[in-house]
Amino acid sequence: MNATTSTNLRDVLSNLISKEQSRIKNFKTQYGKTNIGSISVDMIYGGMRGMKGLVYETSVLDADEVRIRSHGYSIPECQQLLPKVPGRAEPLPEGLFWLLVTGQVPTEEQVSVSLVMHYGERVWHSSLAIAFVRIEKCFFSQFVYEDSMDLIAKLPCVAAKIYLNLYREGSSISTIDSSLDCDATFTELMRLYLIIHSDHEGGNVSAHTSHLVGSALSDPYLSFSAAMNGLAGPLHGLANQEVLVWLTALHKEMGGEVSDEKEIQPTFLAFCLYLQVVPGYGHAVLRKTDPGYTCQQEFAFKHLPDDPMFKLVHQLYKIVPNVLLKQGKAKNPWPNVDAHSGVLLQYYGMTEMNYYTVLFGVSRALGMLAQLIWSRALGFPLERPKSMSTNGLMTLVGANKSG
Ligand code: CMX
Repeated sequence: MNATTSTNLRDVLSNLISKEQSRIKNFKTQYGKTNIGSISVDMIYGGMRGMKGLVYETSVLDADEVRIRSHGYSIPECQQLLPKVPGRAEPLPEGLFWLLVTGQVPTEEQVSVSLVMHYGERVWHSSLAIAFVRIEKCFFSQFVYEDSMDLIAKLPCVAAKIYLNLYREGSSISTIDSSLDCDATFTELMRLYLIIHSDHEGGNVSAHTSHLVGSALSDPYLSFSAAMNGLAGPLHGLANQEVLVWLTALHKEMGGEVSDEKEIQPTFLAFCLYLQVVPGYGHAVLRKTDPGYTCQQEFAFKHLPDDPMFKLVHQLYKIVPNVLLKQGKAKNPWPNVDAHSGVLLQYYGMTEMNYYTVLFGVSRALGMLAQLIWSRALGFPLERPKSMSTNGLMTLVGANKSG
């Protein structure tokens, strides 16, 4: 996609959308009947792993190259290229959203003029939850754009209200006191956090849910709410909370001491008997350490190298993969993004673990809504895969039904 200097995201998008519509039309005309790969019975029973069945433009995971690429840019490249607050290291999440939705690295002006103005107009100091924020105008792509921008702008307030309801007895903030702002390094962490959790291609539970629900022409508020229910599962977003629970228990079990890996190993192995899965390890697509883990590790080395919980996370990185490899079940024994985030949040005082999935959701909105804008703009159809019964499958492959 060609870069443009306009700072109006809506104009940039309208231009891109019409070009992309005709590019895809030509592609379908030429290659519409071309077969791609094959599907096995194991893939059908195995949660559709590896089946290519979705078009999702915002990012792609490369399992072997260990890259999450947002329109071709890896996390380190995004950290380097996207606009930043002067003097700060981590890029602005607003810039990542521009990249996700346009495929172009924005200028500083595009981020500050277009997005900040857009959000500023829309930030809404209200306590209504996401599902109530929706309005009845779901059919047209410009409304999906408007509603998505509206939702992204309001989500920080919705998330803040959830926090106040859960942990501050439902109080509200009438005046903003900037002297109570979080530590500047925590703000940096939040920028990093919002970027690395935003998008992980389309097949993961939350992204796929928003894609599926959106394909019924449900509006962005409904699609996002549905996705959040999936993100709250322990095999998905809730894993960051689960990680912290067992890390804390492990730390306690070791008498609060962080020893070297040889000393941790027996206690960890004893814990494994109780853990069905080691949270924060493994991945359905990646086959090496998640780059989202690596950049959090780099952040920790820079800002909290002596934190006992970080040391524990780091020691476990040397132990867990070998244990999982020996066990021989997990296809990927390496840590994912959730293995690290809880310890960083806790270090800066965000100890309320039940809240972590809410933060994850604020970030994931950037990727899911960027895709939803495109799915509607390109007129993607209702998602409706064909299901089969076991008997039907057996007949199809010529198996003996009596076993
Ligand atoms: N600890 C122990 N066993 C694990 C494991 C882990 N961390 N990861 C996978 N396995 C096991 C699976 O349970 C499965 O066992 P069975 O054959 O007995 O059912 C086997 O290894 C094969 O699984 P897989 O193909 O490697 O992994 P899946 O694609 O089925 O699942 C995931 C991927 C992430 C759900 C899984 O690795 C897991 O449960 N990890 C722990 C939870 C977690 O960290 N989730 C967060 C992922 C990132 C995110 O979405 O936020």
